[in-house]
Amino acid sequence: MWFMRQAGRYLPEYRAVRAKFPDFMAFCFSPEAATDVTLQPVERFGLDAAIIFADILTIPHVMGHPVHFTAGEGPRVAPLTTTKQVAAMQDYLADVPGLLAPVGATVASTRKALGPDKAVIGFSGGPFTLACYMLDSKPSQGIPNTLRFMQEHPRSFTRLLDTLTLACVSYLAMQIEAGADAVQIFDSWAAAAPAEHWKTCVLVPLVTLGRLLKERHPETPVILFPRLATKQQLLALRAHAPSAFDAVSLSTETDLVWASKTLQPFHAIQGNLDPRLFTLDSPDAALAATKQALAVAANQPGYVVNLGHGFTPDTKPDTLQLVADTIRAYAND
Ligand code: 1CP
Repeated sequence: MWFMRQAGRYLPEYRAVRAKFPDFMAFCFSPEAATDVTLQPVERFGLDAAIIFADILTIPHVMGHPVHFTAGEGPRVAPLTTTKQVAAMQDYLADVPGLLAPVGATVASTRKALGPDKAVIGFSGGPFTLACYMLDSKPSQGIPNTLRFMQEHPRSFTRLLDTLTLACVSYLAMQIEAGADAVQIFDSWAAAAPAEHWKTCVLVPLVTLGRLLKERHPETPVILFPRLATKQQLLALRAHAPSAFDAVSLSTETDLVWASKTLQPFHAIQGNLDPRLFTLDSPDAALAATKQALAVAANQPGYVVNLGHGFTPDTKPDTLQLVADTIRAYAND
C-alpha cells in the first residue's frame, strides 16, 4: 500500500518543510528537504512504499520551459507556442539525467534511509500530459492550445510527444539507476485527448516509453496511470503487458470488480479508493471502502492498495492512519 500525493499539504510536518521554500521547484531540487518529506508519510503511517517527492513538471522545467508556482494558483509553465521551440527541445535531450540529477540524489538518499522491506517509487509524467501543460499551462480548464497545435502542426506535435517520451525514458532510467525499485507514469490528462487521437497521443507514447525503459531495466516494474481511461482503453493497454508495463493504476471512476476480473489476471492493478472519503469528518466511509476494495481485489496476486487520484490538502491524517492500520491487519492475517 501507498497513496498518490501521500507527501503533501495535509501533513503538518510537510507544511513545516515547505514553508522554508518560497520556490516550489527549488524545493523539488533540494535532495535533503525532498528526502525528508518523501519519508514523512512512510514513517507516520507505516506505508510499504515511498514515492519520491518531486513533480511531473520537472521535465519541461529543465527543457527550456521553466515552471513557476504561485500560491493557490498552481503551476504556470513558460508556454510552447511554435514548432521551432519543439525542435529546440532536442538540444536538451542528452542532458536530461544531468539536469535532473538532484532528483536522482533524492532517490538515492531515500533508498538509503529505508529498509529492504520498503519500496522506493520514481515517477514521471506521461508524454501527452506533459505536452498539455507545455501548451496550455492549466489543463484543468481545457486544452484549446494543445488541440489547435495538434491540428495545425501534426508532425511537430508528434515530434513533441516523441521528444518527451525519450526525456521520460532517460529520466526514469536515471531514477532506477539511483535506486528506485519501481516507477509510475502519471498520464493525468490522458482522457482529454480526443477519442480518435487517443491511440497516437496516449497509447503509443506510453507503450513506447515502457518498452524503451524495459530494454534498459527489464526487472523494474512499471506502473501506468492513464487517469480516467475507459474500459475499452484499459483493454487496449492490457495487450501490451508485460512488455511495456506491469501494473495499471485505476481512477476512482473505474469499476474495481470489473478490473479485478478483467485486468488483474494479466497485470497488477492499483487503486482506486476515492480521495474525497479521506476528507470527511468520520473515517467510516473510507474504512468501509477500504474493506470493500480488499474483498474484491486482494484475494488474488497483483493488487496494490492506493487512491484513484491524489490526496487533497483537506485530507484527514487520522483517517489515513486508521485505513493503513486496517490494510496492515488484513495483510498480516
Ligand atoms: O505547494 C505545494 O505543496 C504544492 C502541491 C504539490 C505537491 C505536494 C504539487 C504542485 N506537486 C506536489 C508533489 C507531487 N506531484 C508528487 C510527489 C509525490 C507524492 O505523490 O507524494 C507527485 C507524484 C506529483 C505528480 C503531479 N504533479 C501530477 C500527476 C498526478 C496528478 O495529480 O494527476 C500532476 C498533474 C502534477 C502537476 C501539479 N503539481 C502541483 C499541482 C498543484 C499540480 C496540479 C496542477 C493542475 O491541477 O493542473
